[in-house]
Amino acid sequence: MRQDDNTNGIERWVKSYCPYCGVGCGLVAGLKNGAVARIKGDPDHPSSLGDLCAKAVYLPETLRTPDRLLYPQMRRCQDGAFTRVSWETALMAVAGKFRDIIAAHGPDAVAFYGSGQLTTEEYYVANKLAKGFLGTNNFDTNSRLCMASAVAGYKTSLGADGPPASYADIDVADCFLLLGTNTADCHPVIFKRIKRRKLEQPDEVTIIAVDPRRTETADFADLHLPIRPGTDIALLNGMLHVLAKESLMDPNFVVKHTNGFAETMSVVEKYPPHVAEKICGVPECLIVEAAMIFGKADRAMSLWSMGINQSTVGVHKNNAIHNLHLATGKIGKPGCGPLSLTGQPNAMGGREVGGLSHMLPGYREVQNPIHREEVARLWGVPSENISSQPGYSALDLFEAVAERKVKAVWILCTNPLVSAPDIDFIEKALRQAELVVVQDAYHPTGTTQLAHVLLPAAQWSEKEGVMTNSERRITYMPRLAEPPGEALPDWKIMTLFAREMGFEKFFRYETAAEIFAEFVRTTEGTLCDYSGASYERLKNGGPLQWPCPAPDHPGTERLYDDLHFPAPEGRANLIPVEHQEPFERPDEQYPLVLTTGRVKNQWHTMTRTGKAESLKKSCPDPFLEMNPADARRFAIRDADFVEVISRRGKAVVQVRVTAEIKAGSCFMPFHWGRQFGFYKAANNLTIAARDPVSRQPELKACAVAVKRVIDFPLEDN
Ligand SMILES: Nc1nc2c(c(=O)[nH]1)N[C@H]1C(S)=C(S)[C@@H](COP(=O)(O)OP(=O)(O)OC[C@H]3O[C@@H](n4cnc5c(=O)[nH]c(N)nc54)[C@H](O)[C@@H]3O)O[C@H]1N2
Ligand SMILES: Nc1nc2c(c(=O)[nH]1)N[C@H]1C(S)=C(S)[C@@H](COP(=O)(O)OP(=O)(O)OC[C@H]3O[C@@H](n4cnc5c(=O)[nH]c(N)nc54)[C@H](O)[C@@H]3O)O[C@H]1N2
Ligand code: SF4
Ligand SMILES: [Mo]
Repeated sequence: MRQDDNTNGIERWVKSYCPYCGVGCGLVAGLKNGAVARIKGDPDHPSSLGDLCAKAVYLPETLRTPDRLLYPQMRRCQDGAFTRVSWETALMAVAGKFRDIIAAHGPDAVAFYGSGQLTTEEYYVANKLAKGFLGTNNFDTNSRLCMASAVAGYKTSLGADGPPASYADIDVADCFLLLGTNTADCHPVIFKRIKRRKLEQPDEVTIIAVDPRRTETADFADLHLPIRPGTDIALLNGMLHVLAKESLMDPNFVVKHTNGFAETMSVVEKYPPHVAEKICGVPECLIVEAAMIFGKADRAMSLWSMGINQSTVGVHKNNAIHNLHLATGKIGKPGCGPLSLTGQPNAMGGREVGGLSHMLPGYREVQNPIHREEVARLWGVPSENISSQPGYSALDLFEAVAERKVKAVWILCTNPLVSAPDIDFIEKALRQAELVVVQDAYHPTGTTQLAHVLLPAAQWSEKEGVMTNSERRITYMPRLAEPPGEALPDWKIMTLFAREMGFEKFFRYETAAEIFAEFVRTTEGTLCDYSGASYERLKNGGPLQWPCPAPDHPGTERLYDDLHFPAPEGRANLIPVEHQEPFERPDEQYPLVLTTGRVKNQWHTMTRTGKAESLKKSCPDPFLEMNPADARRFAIRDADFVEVISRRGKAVVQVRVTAEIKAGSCFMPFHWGRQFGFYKAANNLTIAARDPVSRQPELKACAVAVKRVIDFPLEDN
């Protein structure tokens, strides 16, 4: 990494936090002429210990680009021209429309769609406004596409959300089970830490990677289990079957600290490794080997990400992972435990403030009358203000917009016209809305193109706030530079709007610090207790891991050290789960399974990383990975341009024929939206089928056909 000590022209170095992935690295920003000019890793940050990756290094190039959104703008219809307006005019117009819609159709006719990239304060204000004052729980976020299955998995298996393990556990674990995570590309600094651990004791430490592709992560692993997309439950049940047969479970732990063991084992009984092999395509011997390594390890961790969560059985996949840890007692001790890798820098903070449509601050739930009562008291409103009905979750929300049940939607800090499955549908839905407000740092983006009202947001480095990373660590981010034009921090915009709606008395905030202090009070006595955290402490004492219930409390490295789970009788649940095929199965017409994901040097919809030349160069265009056997079957050669066709749309990309992807599957990254070329978008193809509990979409499996664009005979060279 470009991380020399050359401080040429840098006037000041200030500690901050990375605005990209959920690893949550500490950064040191070098300031020059009032702007961020250089980025280095922060050696004092306990989560990253001075490391960082290329995306962070190139942050300065992404901040002051010609396409920054500088002023509020409005237009009457979605195809018209925007007019620059003042903040006052924009917020008055939106408030007027919100009031009219709520008066005519009730509060559930308005909705907010936010993001795991908002700061904790921003989420908190928007969520408070919607749920406590407008009277609708229609505040959901892109975390629904990302971590919703992990949230529901923790809740059902362990009794509450919240990843129990820490990165410090990585330094002492001797088995890593990596499932559906391309850690090397997507959580690079955690990957470096795992790698360090392996290289330190190569004979004692084993890494198992479960992925349909031989990614850089799988390549480094000792054991790669090339799984058929969507079949992790069969594999995990198969592994538990082996653990039972080989007496590698912990009966004492099971008896004392869990429920559901017998029911779970009666289902697992049906998944001996040879049966699991038939379903998941991983050879029986590898399933046995993986189980033996996990079972014999003193300290085993599971780390997972979207290959697990983005599935119609995403919650059950999470339960199956927890089952392994609970049956073997590998949880609540050093080097042990499940640790879901959160995608976005503050997806965790979003969960803590209750930023999903069924949640309230402090891991509370809207359906629980005691929780509604507690939160209403803190907000100073009658508890009837908070609806007991969960609001629409992300994709259900777009469906409600399409059906005109939701008439106004406010999209902040996310770009669904690129990132949501089946973007054709999303576009059609948004065209049915009476009002689309888009609050972004850039314009045009896929989504700003459908806005009636554009609100310019200050972005990272231009505002202060707090974020929580994958290991429950809260870090303070200072404001380092002036926002450009009239851009304002998201918390400020939401505060001004709340006042415009008549709730001045409850939204008096002048600083992010005041909002944080109020949020802290809502967490008192909850699992994610922040009571010991304050701006002052975070600024002076550095990052903290929750729960941190008192100012002199050091923070908590690992949850459930006492083996008491936040569930009835303190017992965790083993949950019987069955394999189920992905919603859309391959057939004659659409014979391949498309899985989608990321590349190392791009971030999501590329509004930021797409601006850094060095990042762009490494992968300038989308591509389709395809196995040689499938390539032969469909008469496709390496580097051919192909049409990828699903029941929902089409993409055109160049093929990489490679044995590194499992036959029957193909892979395409989703970063490119239609703006980059209509047919470059993977989400032209994907499906909005959802997990019935978490409502997370199956972005990792849909059926496609692949055809060469120019159909000439193979022999012609
Ligand atoms: N460079 C980069 N890093 C990022 C991001 C980014 O955009 N760019 N985004 C961040 C965010 S928000 C997130 S959520 C994370 C995502 O991080 P990851 O989940 O690691 O990334 P993906 O590429 O979406 O998917 C991971 C892997 O799942 C595999 N997979 C697909 N289907 C299955 C399956 O059924 N089972 C199993 N076991 N594996 C399967 C894919 O082949 C892929 O290699 O990355 C974060 N970090
Ligand atoms: N096919 C497929 N689709 C996927 C996935 C997949 O694996 N496959 N993964 C899904 C996952 S896990 C995720 S998390 C989503 C991510 O999808 P998105 O959230 O849509 O992606 P981003 O590009 O991060 O969008 C963030 C937006 O906020 C803007 N922005 C940046 N900073 C700020 C700020 O401070 N304030 C405001 N208001 N705006 C700001 C950016 O310019 C950008 O437009 O994609 C999902 N979509
Ligand atoms: S690993 Fe993630 S948090 Fe760390 S520097 Fe890279 S993108 Fe930022
Ligand atoms: Mo994500």
